[in-house]
Amino acid sequence: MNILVTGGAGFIGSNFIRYILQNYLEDSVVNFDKLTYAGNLENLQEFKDDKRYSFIKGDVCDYDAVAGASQGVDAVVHFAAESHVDRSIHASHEFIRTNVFGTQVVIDAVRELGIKKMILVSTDEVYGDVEKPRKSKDGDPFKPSSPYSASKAAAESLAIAAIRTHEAPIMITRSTNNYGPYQFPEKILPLFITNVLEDKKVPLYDGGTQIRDWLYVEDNCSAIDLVLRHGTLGEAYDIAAENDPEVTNREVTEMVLDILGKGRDFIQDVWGLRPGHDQRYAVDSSKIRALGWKPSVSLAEGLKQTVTWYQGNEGWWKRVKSGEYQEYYKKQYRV
Ligand code: NAD
Ligand code: TDX
Repeated sequence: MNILVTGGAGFIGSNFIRYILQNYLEDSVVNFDKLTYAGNLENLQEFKDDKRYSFIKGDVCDYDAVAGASQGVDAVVHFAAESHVDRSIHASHEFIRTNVFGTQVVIDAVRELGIKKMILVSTDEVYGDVEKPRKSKDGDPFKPSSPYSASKAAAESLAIAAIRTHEAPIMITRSTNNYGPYQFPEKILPLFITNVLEDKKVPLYDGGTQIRDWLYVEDNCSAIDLVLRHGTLGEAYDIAAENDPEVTNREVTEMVLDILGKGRDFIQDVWGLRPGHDQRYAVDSSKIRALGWKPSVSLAEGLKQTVTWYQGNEGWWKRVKSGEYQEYYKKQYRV
């Protein structure tokens, strides 16, 4: 299969490309990415001379560029997005441009070029938070809380409209929070791991009682790949580790501190930095499990592997944490 991956220089996209190139020797991948602050070609350096891999710098809002990159592909996996909730609270318009308009452009290219399959990579955040013990599931109404999740819900609406109106060959995946190698250190786990490695405190928001269902990135990649090859066109699949027991942000922070051999004094409680903060996400993943998927890595094991990766790749995250990142950090954390 020849696959166009949008946003392949980001966290999940680069892990997905690695997953495909390592597991399917006959497949090839075109990585189409604008290289925003979150895109980093270093993430895929080991494939730069691989004939099965090519990179095109471009914006998903540019129809001609997307259509040009899509020539001859069998499928499009659309990851490209502005992905950080905190940034969406401070500056929303780029989220609407890329996540909403950009998704329509990709859908239009898929339809007009007659590409056989497209996956829209969405998020469990479209459901909004959900009270214990309920889990959100496919078919539930969307109740997004942030400009980010609202833009992803809008993108899904456009996909659903294209499926109904044009029988567009689209499938949707909605995963819970991913973690693992190459995650940009603005998201909680890489931020906290790298802060501790720099001997800095970790800013835990709003008491740390919030619940996220942590999914190791490679397990999300295997799920997206399964949907790509065996999913039903027009369907949406919720992807979740369904960690049991559920883990609060404070608990996952303590797990990281324990792995790094550091005390609770590294935690700095901060309040009010995420207005509209969702309390709990939980989704029912039985539909993707019925296709034969299950996560392969436990949270304890995945966190150990992730900490080891950041310890072994100091050059990567130190480069990422320089420049614009410093400005972002000062503004977000008011330091
Ligand atoms: P990321 O921010 O690490 O990467 C996003 C990539 O998209 C970057 O390489 C960036 O350069 C590229 N990009 C941004 N705007 C673009 C544009 N206009 N044109 C082309 N490329 C552009 O994000 P991520 O965490 O890897 O998330 C990937 C996808 O998965 C997103 O759609 C996100 O909504 C979804 N998702 C993420 C998570 C998570 O936990 N990270 C969970 C569920 C869903
Ligand atoms: O410094 C922090 N301190 C903190 O306590 C940060 C950055 C976050 N948090 C909390 C807020 C959330 O409750 O940690 C939790 C996770 O926050 P993020 O890592 O920013 O992720 P989240 O907002 O849950 O969204 C992520 O998962 C779903 C991705 O950014 C989205 O792209 C994805 O859709």
